Amino acid sequence: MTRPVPPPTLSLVLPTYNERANLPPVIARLIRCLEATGASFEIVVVDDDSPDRTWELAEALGAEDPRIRVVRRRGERGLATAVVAGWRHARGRVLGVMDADLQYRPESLPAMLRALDDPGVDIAIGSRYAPGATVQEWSARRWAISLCARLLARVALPEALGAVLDPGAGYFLMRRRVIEGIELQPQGFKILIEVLARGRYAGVVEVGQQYEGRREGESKLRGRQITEYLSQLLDLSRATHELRRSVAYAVAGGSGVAAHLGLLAALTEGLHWPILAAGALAAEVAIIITFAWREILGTGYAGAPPGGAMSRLAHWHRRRVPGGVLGLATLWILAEWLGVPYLRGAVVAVTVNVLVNYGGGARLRQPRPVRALAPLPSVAPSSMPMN
Ligand SMILES: Nc1nc2c(ncn2[C@@H]2O[C@H](COP(=O)(O)OP(=O)(O)OP(=O)(O)O)[C@@H](O)[C@H]2O)c(=O)[nH]1
Ligand SMILES: [Mg+2]
Repeated sequence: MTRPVPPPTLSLVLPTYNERANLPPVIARLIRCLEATGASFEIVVVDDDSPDRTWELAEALGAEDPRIRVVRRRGERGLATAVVAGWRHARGRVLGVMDADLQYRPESLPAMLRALDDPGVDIAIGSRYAPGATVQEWSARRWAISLCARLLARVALPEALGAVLDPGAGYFLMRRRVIEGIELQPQGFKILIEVLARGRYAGVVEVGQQYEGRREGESKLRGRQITEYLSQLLDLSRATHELRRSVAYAVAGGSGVAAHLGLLAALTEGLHWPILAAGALAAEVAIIITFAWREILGTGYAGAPPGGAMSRLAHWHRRRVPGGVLGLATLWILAEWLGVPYLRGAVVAVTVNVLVNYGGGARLRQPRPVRALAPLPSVAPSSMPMN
């Protein structure tokens, strides 16, 4: 009689498409370093019926080692959906994914597991941008794609991704409960973004990686994945209501700037007020209009004190004063000392005002905190996270 096999601690999904040359070394290296940790594990290879028959090779490896399981999907393609399909088959208390192309070093897995020893940490990201991380052999174009992708992620999902350095990582571990009972709607290449936007978690850490160039096989990143990425960000931004708030903030901020410039023009041109007085009144009106819009749209702002509207208005003023004073000083220096036309000076002054306010901590939204870890020594045995 065969006894039921207890669920392993870790289930690591390896998504593959034409990775025949990479699969045996990546699995051998994973097994070597996972065995050294003493943790039980399974490796779930999810292959989309690769023309180079990666699935066949995976099945042969699985026949020799029951810890290797294979999901062969026919008539379906897509990295993110493949990863979720793998997690559906996974039995571990910790779920993870790693690109199978050996760009991430399997030897960093014990350090990633150790990051989850901290009960406050639910997700450990193998990060290409955390302190100590290195990225090899990227062309200027690949760097530019990555930078734009990260900036867009911050704009679309400032709360979920605002503090994450590498939301596009193809390598992360999480406790099963992060996605248990949650309906993921994976699309495109970036499953981590989906998990961070929809998942249920407290602490996130990023563990710096030595990200290497591809030695075998070729990249599957194409223009289509970039369009899918944009649509994924938009969908998630809508689903998490971050889009509605972004638009509301744009309305509030935009009307503040318009009122500031319009009133300044009217007071100086029409009523011939001195520039300092006009600038001060315009800044004050802009502060009140922005505040009023936020109250009307119900968006509030990060760090708003409890209590009524008047205490929020007083607090809002205190936060806005440094930006307002610096903006006014800029306007005065430009217009009065340097002879710059006042409206041009006002545009520079308002920009200074907005930058100081934003950079000075008067954040629109508070991103969920993320800790960054430099790479840890990677082979010492780990005591495993148990939930
Ligand atoms: N199952 C499955 N796996 C895929 C698919 N597309 C890519 N993969 C795998 O996902 C991993 C990452 O794919 P890559 O093409 O290296 O993409 P990338 O790492 O984001 O891009 P590069 O930086 O250009 O390498 C690799 O293991 C691929 O084999 C797919 O459609 N289905
Ligand atoms: Mg790759």
